[in-house]
Amino acid sequence: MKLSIVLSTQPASFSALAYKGNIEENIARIKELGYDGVELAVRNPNELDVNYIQNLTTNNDLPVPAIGTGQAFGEEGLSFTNPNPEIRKQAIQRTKDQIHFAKKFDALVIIGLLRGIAPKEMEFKEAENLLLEALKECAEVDENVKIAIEPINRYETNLINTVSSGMDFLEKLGKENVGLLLDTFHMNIEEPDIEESIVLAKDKFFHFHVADSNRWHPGAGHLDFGSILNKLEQVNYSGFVSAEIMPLPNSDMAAIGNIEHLRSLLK
Ligand code: LER
Ligand code: MN
Repeated sequence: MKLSIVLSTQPASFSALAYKGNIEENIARIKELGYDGVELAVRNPNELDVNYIQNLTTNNDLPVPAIGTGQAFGEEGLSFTNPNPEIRKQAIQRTKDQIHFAKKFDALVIIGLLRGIAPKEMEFKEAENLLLEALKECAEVDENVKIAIEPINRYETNLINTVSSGMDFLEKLGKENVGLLLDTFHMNIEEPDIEESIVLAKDKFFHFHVADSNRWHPGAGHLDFGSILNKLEQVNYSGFVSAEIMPLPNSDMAAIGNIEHLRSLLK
């Protein structure tokens, strides 16, 4: 099973990012620790030197499975469901920029909090329609670039909290290049049974985030990663298992704790 870890390419307040800061040093470190890939968290790709980052990932022989986009919400408040149409337009444009950026790495684009939080005055149906329209437009930019919607726990958003609501949404959207991203941190809060939800989504998830119950590295909380990895193998998941974890007690110890725990279970 291929293991990756999330690295932030730009300053971010989001805490579950093991590596922030110097990209060159962090990419070299991730390679040195034995990872097979690196997931990039990007606020705005137009502010990055793509060739520079591409050289770093290629020279370190680290494929990029996915581009995280949530910082555009976290830092700038962009979202597909903001009541202000101008902000919604900017969120769609940002996603299109992320799609062009992701294509250069053959990576998928994650839609986490960029979907937004439906405001109290907005009916669920109205928010869902905004989301459907936005994602349809983004999915049509390039059918060869995959988009993965992440069910996120209720404390962060009120839109698509569970795997089954994610599956219903995909059904309504009807776009082959749009699937799900499953994240064990959110699943631990929302799913009745993590392994059963992996089976439910087996033909529809493109990417997989791991963090333990406390969002520390796997092995530092109470989730059963032996059983989770076993289920991923059973459903023939061939993508990356990507650590979206807090840099605790520090970045390297988190990254080492993750890889050691998961590799010991894969033997
Ligand atoms: C992003 O992948 C994620 O899991 C969310 O918690 C972001 O807020
Ligand atoms: Mn996640």
